Amino acid sequence: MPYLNMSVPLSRERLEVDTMRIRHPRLRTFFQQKSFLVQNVLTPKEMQAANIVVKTLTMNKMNSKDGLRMSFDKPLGSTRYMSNFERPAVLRQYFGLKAGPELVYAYGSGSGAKTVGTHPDYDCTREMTEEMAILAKCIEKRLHYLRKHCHLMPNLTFSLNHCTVLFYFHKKKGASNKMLAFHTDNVYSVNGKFLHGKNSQKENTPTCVVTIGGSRFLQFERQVTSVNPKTGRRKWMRSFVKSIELHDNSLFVLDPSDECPEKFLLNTLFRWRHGVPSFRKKQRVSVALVFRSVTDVTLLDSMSNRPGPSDFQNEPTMKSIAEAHRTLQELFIGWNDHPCT
Ligand SMILES: O=C(O)CCC(=O)C(=O)O
Repeated sequence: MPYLNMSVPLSRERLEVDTMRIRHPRLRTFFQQKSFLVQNVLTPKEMQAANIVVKTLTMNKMNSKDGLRMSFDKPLGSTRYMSNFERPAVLRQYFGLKAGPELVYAYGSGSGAKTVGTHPDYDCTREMTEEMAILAKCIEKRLHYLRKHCHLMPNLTFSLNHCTVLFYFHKKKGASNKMLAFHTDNVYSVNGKFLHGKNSQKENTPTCVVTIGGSRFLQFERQVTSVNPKTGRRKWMRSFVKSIELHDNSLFVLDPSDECPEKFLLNTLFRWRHGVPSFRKKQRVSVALVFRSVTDVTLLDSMSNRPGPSDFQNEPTMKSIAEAHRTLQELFIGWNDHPCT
């Protein structure tokens, strides 16, 4: 598949000027949660930047400098490594701002790459592209606006230095709908203490998700826990689940305080988890650009470790990886032909 050239060159100055014209946001808040959703959040120029991020990754050759990177993951509970282009799970790519000559900011020591179980030879964080860095600044400006005018997000003393790009799509016919299990982005003790050793996201900072392309349902699970009087142990249990639809050009802001255990009744705590446990649209790709503020750093990916363990890369594996990539490219080309639904 040839790489498509960008039709309109981006100008950083034009984008920044555009960002200053913040329109009145279409804001949606949720009962009992501090997280919120803003529809139609990006200006046309910013949408163009977001589309360039997706197009560049999707349409370039796989494992090239700008294209999608293959990895092999062994998620929790699994016994063997499987390619990220073969697993039904959402496909992820990691990008961080530069943190030093050879270093980039990284997400993964708490709830990112380690729980995904990525093989160390393939654990790859690249430097954020210019478009990602511009979008991160745009979101920060939106958050300041929302704080001033809507009294959301009390803490804004951080910068968004990491971007995970998530591709939700069916990699082959008959693939499972399972994509992203319920989880919390931040790890707290039951007393509500932020556990620094288990988090790479900065304390008290949000997860900011821009959706591009087809919509998907983000689900929230409210969990409750109480102490078992006999054993003295706590167990989290589902109380209920609700979902919201994330449309093209929306910004979902996950307030970390929703994930922090909070007293509900005597001896009872509750918290929210989130996930995209199911993605049913076989003819669509939904992309999440997930911006965070992180404290971890890692060596800038040099690809020098590749191709890595040869037993992963047999003939049938390489064939199905190439087919999944082609499927994604076709879905991406198709999304301009029909409305983003
Ligand atoms: O796709 C989404 O909107 C959710 C992403 C997410 O939960 C995560 O990156 O932790």
